[in-house]
Amino acid sequence: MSEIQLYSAVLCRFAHRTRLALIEKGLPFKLVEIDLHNKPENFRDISPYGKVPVLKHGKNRIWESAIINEYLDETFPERPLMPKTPIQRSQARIWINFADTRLFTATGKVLYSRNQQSLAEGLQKLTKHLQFIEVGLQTLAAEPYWLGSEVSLVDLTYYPWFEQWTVLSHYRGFQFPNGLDRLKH
Ligand SMILES: N[C@@H](CCC(=O)N[C@@H](CS)C(=O)NCC(=O)O)C(=O)O
Repeated sequence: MSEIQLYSAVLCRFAHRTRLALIEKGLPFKLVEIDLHNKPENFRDISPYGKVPVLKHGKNRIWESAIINEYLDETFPERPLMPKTPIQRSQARIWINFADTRLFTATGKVLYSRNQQSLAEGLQKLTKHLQFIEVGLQTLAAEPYWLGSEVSLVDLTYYPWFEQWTVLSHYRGFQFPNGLDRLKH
């Protein structure tokens, strides 16, 4: 197997998502820690967007955490992290896309807002998105993981967000909305 290298940053939840996929699949990898406040001069040669994570696998170079994770899952099919049928896979991708386009965008707004109004808007959006997830999870009635009995790339997408939860509550006053029992569970 060609060597796998992951360019990562210790506080980056997108990089965590890829590290979790590598670990869950039992793939050995070399971690290259990038200081995002002091990026190496040649970093754009490695990462076209100037961001982490970037995965190097032999001659291949892949970026964007959701895409890296699917690459890993397809390239190393043992311990699959996507469901079997096309419809289940499309549902998984819908949830992953929801995180990337909505939940994480609202989270960014909350974390980086510079005034009270923008913070309040971000907090409101975050609450709305979590309520939306709760309804979706209740419809799926899946246990114990997002899509059922097997861990999937959906779980690995959301897990780092929940790890970051205390930062949002401590520094930004976010309170987990009441009544989201399935999500809490
Ligand atoms: N959509 C990207 C987001 C990656 C991202 O935003 N990474 C941040 C750290 S968490 C980064 O590298 N920021 C450095 C910069 O923008 O200069 C992904 O899923 O991989």
